[in-house]
Amino acid sequence: MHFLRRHPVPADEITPESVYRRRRELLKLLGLGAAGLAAGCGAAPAPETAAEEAPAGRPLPIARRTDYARGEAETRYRDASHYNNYYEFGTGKGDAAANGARFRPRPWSVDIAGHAEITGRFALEDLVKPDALEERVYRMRCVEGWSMVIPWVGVPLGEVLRRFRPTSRAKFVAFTSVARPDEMPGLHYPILDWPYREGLRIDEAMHPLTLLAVGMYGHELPTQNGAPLRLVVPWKYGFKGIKAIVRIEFVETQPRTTWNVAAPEEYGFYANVNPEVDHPRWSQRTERRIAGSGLALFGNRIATLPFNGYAEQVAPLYAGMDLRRDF
Ligand SMILES: Nc1nc2c(c(=O)[nH]1)N[C@H]1C(S)=C(S)[C@@H](COP(=O)(O)O)O[C@H]1N2
Ligand SMILES: [Mo]
Repeated sequence: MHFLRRHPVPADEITPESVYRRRRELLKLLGLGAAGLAAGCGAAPAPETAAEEAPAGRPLPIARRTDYARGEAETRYRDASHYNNYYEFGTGKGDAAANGARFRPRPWSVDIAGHAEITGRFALEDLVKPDALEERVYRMRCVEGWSMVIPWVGVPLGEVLRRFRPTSRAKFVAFTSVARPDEMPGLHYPILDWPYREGLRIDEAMHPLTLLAVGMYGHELPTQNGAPLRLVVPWKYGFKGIKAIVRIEFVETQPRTTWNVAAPEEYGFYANVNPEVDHPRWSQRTERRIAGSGLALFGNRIATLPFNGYAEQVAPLYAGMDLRRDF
């Protein structure tokens, strides 16, 4: 069973090195260098609008917009909403989009528990006020080696958490996804130890880049992207971005998290994007950027950046830590 618990990697992700090398040979023949390669030469994105296919959810009011991805081309809505990881609906990239129709994201409430002065069950509308919503364009890097650029809509998680007045014993924050077997067919398979769980150190949770998202592309989240409430931690691998959150608990010790429990040698608790620390089965030096209309065969392979390009903002959180050991 152990192989089932591993992050399945599609064939085109397992062999990027050979494809990459073949492509390098090709570029050499054409007289193009590594610069062209890094820029995704041969797969120049066509001018595009982010919303090729209109998002189905209601449009959201947005107080301000900030691009945290240096103007990099956004992933098309169609790709961001059809190339997903959401094992509660199946392990295939299209399963969540195909199998989500039964899922009811409303009404929704979240249990706030643990070391805080205020705890209890809160309706989504009281947790995330619509007048505070902002749009943030972030890069998203999956541990499997692909990446996107997505305009999320949400509020900084820290601003939400502070309202519950966590005590000094709150050293970590533990998150739990909903598990409804009648609405989520993947739950019938013991692929992971359900419900899906994630966690952050309290300073990571309070960092201004950490977003509690309720939308993307200006609209409510579709089911496959984690409706109605998911986490977005742009400097960490995508699996930290837990979907359909129903419980947030302030805890004293490092919580058990789903992928870390499934394969601790492959998926660390911290999961900071780090090109220097390879996954045991593949390199993390480069990523396939799913954005624009690149050649599907190659994607746009680009260099992976430390902390996914957010080092300036978040590297100080890890001062003095050995990020090879605490990966
Ligand atoms: N509950 C839950 N959350 C999850 C997952 C999951 O399977 N279940 N997959 C994670 C992984 S591996 C990634 S890469 C991102 C994908 O988010 P996206 O589909 O919105 O791009 O969601 C993360 N959150
Ligand atoms: Mo992922």
